[in-house]
Amino acid sequence: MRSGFVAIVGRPNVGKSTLLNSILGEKVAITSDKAQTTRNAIRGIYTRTEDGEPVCQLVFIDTPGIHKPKNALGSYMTETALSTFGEVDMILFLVDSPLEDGKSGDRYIIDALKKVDTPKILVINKIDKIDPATFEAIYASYEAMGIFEEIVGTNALEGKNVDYLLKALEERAEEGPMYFPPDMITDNPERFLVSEIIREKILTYLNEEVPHGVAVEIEAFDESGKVTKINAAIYCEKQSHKGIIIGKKGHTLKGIGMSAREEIEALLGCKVYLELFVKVKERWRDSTIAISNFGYK
Ligand SMILES: Nc1nc2c(ncn2[C@@H]2O[C@H](COP(=O)(O)OP(=O)(O)OP(=O)(O)O)[C@@H](O)[C@H]2O)c(=O)[nH]1
Ligand SMILES: [Mg+2]
Repeated sequence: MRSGFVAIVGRPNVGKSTLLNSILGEKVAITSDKAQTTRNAIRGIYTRTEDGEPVCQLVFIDTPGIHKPKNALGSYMTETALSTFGEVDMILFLVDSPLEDGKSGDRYIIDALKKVDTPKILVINKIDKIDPATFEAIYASYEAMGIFEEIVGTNALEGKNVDYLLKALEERAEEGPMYFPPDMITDNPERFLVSEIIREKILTYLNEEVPHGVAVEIEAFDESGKVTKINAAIYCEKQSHKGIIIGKKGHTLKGIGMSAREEIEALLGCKVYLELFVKVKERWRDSTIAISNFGYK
């Protein structure tokens, strides 16, 4: 039996959570086209079996995108990601563009990676959006650094080359125990997944500052009846944001609620009655107490 912990790290929006979902073949982490979607370290467990017997277990840790923090939440997110570097057996560093594209974020992460001796694999993601010459250039510039054991190109959205990446990781994994039961894919509670699905819909429906200032809190989760009743509070930072989230005649909130409910029903495998409330908590992202109350601790 081989096993190990693998951190998935990189700048915001490079496709870390998409890659995790693709590896598992199930959605355990929300994704969006907006930067800073993931806020917590999210574990996803991949167990490969042969003739029904587990032979390899890789515990992936999807992390928030590393960025220059502007508030307490941002600091929490970046620290969460950086703190995995020394705690795992392998690091997958995801990039989606050349280093010299003015994305100093990658250089900052590389400096941090150099400080730990954890084995590193570079994943050039979104190969579907990169022309071959650019891919070669990215490849060459990272290879020259000499800190990556392997460089793999992927299209996480379509699962391209993900098998190859898994093979490379498995080859490097050492003999070790099973950390989780073989049929477990995440250790996150359903409540967390439900709140994340709601936040994902908010990220989908809304733009700019509004979704970034949103936290979702599950206030009631009643599974006693045929229909599961869930009450969730959507916290935003300003009264004006509250108006945007609710929308004209409540249309936006209704849309968020309907698409979230559909996905929650699929997750829980039962009918769901979802009630959403929008509340204002001014500048909560600046307060270490408020962020910790929302579970960012
Ligand atoms: N074309 C293309 N899009 C991708 C690929 N991988 C991810 N995406 C898209 O890139 C966007 C960001 O993906 P995420 O998985 O949320 O990125 P992330 O790195 O987890 O982002 P943060 O959580 O904000 O740090 C989403 O719109 C994805 O659909 C890919 O290989 N090709
Ligand atoms: Mg993410």
